[in-house]
Amino acid sequence: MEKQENGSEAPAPEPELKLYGSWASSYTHRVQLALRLKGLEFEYAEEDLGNKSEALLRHNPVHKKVPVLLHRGRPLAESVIILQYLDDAFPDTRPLLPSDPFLRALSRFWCHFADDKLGPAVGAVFASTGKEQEEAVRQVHENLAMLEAELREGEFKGRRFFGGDRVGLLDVVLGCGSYWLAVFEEVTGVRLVDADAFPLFHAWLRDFEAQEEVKETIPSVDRLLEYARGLRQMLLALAAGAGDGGSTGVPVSSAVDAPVAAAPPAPAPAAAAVDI
Ligand SMILES: N[C@@H](CCC(=O)N[C@@H](CS)C(=O)NCC(=O)O)C(=O)O
Repeated sequence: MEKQENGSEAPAPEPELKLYGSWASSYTHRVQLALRLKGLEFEYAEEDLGNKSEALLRHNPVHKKVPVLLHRGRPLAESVIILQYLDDAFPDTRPLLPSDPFLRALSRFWCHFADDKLGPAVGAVFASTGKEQEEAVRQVHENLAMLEAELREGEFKGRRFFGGDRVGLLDVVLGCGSYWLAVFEEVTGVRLVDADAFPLFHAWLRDFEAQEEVKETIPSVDRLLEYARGLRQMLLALAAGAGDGGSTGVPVSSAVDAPVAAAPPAPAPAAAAVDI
């Protein structure tokens, strides 16, 4: 702390931008990546989601979730809203949304798709086994086919990224989440992104992951794998203990806020049996 003229300690100045997040949260990664792409400095506060800070609960009393971005002390929640705000509040930085109104609207449409359809389907694959998992895989493939068609013949056709030559808002939203696909494949043994079936999506994802700001943002695969393994074991053990008659199907409704694991790494119960 700095000494003031009267000898008392001055409080440290609040940073212009402060982000509350969680290391394994792809919603948090969206905001971190957007800030980096825009070249905006920010302070980061890691939240323990199993023991949320008083500050997080005060700043996001509605959802009590990360990410929360404070801009000059004013809190904003919900990742996609934060991303759009960054474009509005910092117009002189690299824009995330395209300038064309139609493509802007379409980008927002596909952001909803990522959160309402693709994400939950991926989460269901992760949190289930047996017939329920097969159905979830079918839904993931159906959703990926829609993205593939959009890249092949839709408004984004021929672009390197949805944002054009550079990563834009929809790339951030779809990309922070899609890196979980490979992690979940490894943990569940289920193939989700076949390069032959989804060549354009596959190529887009590789290109996205190769961007410097993305590499800086996404945790190492080893760390994600360890986390995902523990979480899956825990989810399957919980479902097995929920008295579902010993079936291999696990209710998928609320287990994983996918493609983001919503809880911090939990120790896997010793008795959990994962055999897929
Ligand atoms: N729709 C929100 C989702 C945020 C979210 O689900 N955050 C998770 C971490 S990935 C969380 O804070 N979970 C804590 C909880 O559910 O209690 C967004 O886009 O920001």
